[in-house]
Amino acid sequence: MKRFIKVAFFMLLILVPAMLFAQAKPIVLRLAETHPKGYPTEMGDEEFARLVNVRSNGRIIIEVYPGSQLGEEKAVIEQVQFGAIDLTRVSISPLASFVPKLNAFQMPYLYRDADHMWKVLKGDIGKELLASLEPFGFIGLGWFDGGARSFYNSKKAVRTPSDLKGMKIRVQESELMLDLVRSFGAVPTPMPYGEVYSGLQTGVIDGAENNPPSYYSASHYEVAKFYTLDEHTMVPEIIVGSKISLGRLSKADQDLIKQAAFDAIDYQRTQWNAYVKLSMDKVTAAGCTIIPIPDKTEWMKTVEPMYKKQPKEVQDLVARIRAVK
Ligand code: GTR
Repeated sequence: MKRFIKVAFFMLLILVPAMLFAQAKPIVLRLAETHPKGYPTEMGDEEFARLVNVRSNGRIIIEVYPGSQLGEEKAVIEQVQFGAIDLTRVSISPLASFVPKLNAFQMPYLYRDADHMWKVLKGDIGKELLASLEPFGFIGLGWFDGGARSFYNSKKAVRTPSDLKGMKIRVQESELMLDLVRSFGAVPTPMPYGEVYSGLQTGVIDGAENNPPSYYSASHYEVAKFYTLDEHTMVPEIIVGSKISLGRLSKADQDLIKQAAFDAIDYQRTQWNAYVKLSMDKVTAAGCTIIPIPDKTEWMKTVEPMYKKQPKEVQDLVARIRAVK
């Protein structure tokens, strides 16, 4: 009898912790991020991961992989689609090649200002769009700020749209962006973000276009000193999950993840605004020529025909976005 009690006691000693451990094994999800640590979208990802961790009592861990460690955006999006990467934060530009109606959100000179854009993204239209990504293999989780994109180049001070004529301008892997650059009479060159610096340095391209945080953080300002603040697009950043991998989680866990992504927005926006200021200060101090464009009428007119070329679903969304007051 004594021996039996001893054996049972030993079994308990081994089995109970093993069972507890098995139960406590966390769900680990990988999130791909283009930008390096400390960039405002990366900080937003970290906040999102923190909220998920706290709210799930450590059951769900999101590991953020910054600096394109898991690949450039287009390749990452493909991997998310077939479940090899669980989550990513990307610009909607390359994602729109997979989900064409997203183009409505990156039309040139669409939003009156950042407040208008955020009313749209956080309101019914934004929520509807996030929910509509599932048939394409993605679960839309939340939006981050990507500010306004403007042209920069290594050759000359661009002050009017016609100054861009004939210039080779790098664009994201996005049909709409190719069309936008063509509208200005420039030659669009699609290229992954990670290759832009050397493209500018070696003269493969004359210029590119991006928001101040990217212009500064990726050091493009070192090799393209002329920055024209034409602010042609405001392109939201998006966090999406893989329908395959998040689809394996319970509905409650999926909802927890969705809510956390949405709740990380305000934190990311605060970081964003601070980083825009820091970037402008740094590039100005580095001697870049910053060209403000207070009157953008001519720029707007040049890209206006793009609106008529869009498919009906994009035109309808554009009309709804414009009607948001
Ligand atoms: C940045 C954006 C990145 C990437 C990059 C690019 O503004 O945050 O996700 O899309 O632009 O131009 O490739």
